Amino acid sequence: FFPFIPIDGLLHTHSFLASVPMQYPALMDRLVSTTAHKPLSRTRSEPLPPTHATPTQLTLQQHHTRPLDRLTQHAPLSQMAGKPRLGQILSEDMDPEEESADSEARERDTDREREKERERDRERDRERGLRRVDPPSITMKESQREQRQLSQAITMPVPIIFSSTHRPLGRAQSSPASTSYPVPDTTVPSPVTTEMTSKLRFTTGLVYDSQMLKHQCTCGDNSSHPEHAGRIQSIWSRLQERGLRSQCETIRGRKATLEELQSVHSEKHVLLFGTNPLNRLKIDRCKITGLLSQRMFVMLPCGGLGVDSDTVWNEMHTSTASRMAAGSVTDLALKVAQGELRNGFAVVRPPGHHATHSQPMGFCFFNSVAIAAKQLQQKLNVSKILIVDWDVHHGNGTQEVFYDDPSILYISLHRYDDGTFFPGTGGPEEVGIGAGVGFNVNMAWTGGLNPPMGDAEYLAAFRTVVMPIAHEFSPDVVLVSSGFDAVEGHSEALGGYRVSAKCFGFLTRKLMELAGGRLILALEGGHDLTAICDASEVCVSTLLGKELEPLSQEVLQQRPCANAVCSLRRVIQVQSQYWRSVSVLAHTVDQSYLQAQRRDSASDAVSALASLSVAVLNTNR
Ligand code: X5A
Ligand code: ZN
Repeated sequence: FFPFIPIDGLLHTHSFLASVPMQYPALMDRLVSTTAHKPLSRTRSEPLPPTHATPTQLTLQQHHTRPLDRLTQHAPLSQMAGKPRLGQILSEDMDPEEESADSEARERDTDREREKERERDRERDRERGLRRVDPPSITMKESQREQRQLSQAITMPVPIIFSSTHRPLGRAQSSPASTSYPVPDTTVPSPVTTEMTSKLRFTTGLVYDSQMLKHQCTCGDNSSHPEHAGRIQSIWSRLQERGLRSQCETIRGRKATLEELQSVHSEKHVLLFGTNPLNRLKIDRCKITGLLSQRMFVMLPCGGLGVDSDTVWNEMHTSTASRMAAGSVTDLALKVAQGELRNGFAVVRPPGHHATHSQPMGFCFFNSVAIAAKQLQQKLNVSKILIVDWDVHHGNGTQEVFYDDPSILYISLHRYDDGTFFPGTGGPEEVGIGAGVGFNVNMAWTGGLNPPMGDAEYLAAFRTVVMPIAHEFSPDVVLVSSGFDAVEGHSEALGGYRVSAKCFGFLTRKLMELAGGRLILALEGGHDLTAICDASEVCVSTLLGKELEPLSQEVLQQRPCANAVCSLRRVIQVQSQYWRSVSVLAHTVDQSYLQAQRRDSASDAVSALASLSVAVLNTNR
């Protein structure tokens, strides 16, 4: 069951330190040894990932190893010597590397253009009666910010209505009344929306940028790094091949600003992992030098560098790629929430859901989905956001960020195995804290691979836990941490489950019932290229509203396995304290999808009554 591969006897600390390339001696005293990666076999049917090694000039300062001191991580950086502050860096934050990048239309990336665009945005918002909430000041002490966030969280359940008053609020047919968020009315074009969407068709939005390909281990060999550039390259090609890209609206990716990153991460984390040697020149020497000395890297068996054995670090390109991932998810989500796009799919890497407030891990540096959620709240006053995480791993970072926050409901389905599966968190008893109690739902699978979880189990979880709670919460926007490592084709160590790609289309279809269809999927994990391409294709097709190839009769008639039923019962037992709808279906967990459907239609009156009491419950809240 264990995700960790035992240390290969050949890779004793001294043996691979001895193989450190000559240009790295300055780093030697700051490197820590780590275990070997298991080389992964690649699928042949998909394009080869690029393996061009990027010879990188490492310019890290030489300092003694100082592990990050957890206790000081919350210390406000503003206390450290040095100006300019982050807020000032933003406007100077232009990467020379961007200009050489192959992405077209870089001309609008000049500072002046950006400022003009921001001003246009503000103007647009004023016209539409939107209040643009300024991001938390960088100079604000973190304790102050934390306090502000806490008071925000406490007042959050009160719906904030920000809609323009000149047209009536529409209601999506299939979603329950979403009290606090306007549904875009596409039949009545207002002058403002016409101007705003003149370039965008109201369809599924896609985002991708080749700068995310450059985050590669300096060893140049992808065989020991499953989270490689070929993942998103393959998906992007697949969407093109199947004619899906032309039916979608592709939006430009962009780097998250340092301020945006700080809506989730500490200033220190943002400076350490969100800057590279080039844009760092714009940051005050005193400030950055002190910080950089605290970075700790591991020397990987492959010869490259990482923050841990999974999470490789490329001094030139990792910060740009991970900021591009976070910014792209954020922009896509903002456009969906504003009604410029129907829904969206973000083809991004590196993933984000393991990244915590102040720690990168599990391939992740910045928590893109968490940042997008914060930005929806701060820039658009979106009140209630549902984050569904169907990556096979628990999104420990996302859980941590929103643990005390009742405005963001986090529901994760993951392999747990009583805490023995990576990252080890995500037990069913972890329900949130303070005002956030009940707003963290861990559909934690336990029981190993006897048998591996598959379609029947995921359907049962959606039917009895995810969808009932989601409807009861009634979100304004739904974000999905859409890892595809639960899809069949993944080795036991990196998942071992057997959910079909088709099933993820079905789950996507279910989520489209919520929030007036405002649904954004962002790629997280998954490394089997066939599996992640198939699943991405099915999900994008579904988002486009295409008819799904139905799930097989066999799957629909299959009861969830015994281990799944145990896991479901545990989650239901815990969550029924907070969600009425969960208790209603508790007795049906061991049923097949068809079985439950028959009972369901037979008891329409009962369910009508149940949803009525749910509505009453919501009102009372
Ligand atoms: C995003 C993701 C997995 C980390 C596995 C660590 N991370 N062994 O899927
Ligand atoms: Zn994963």
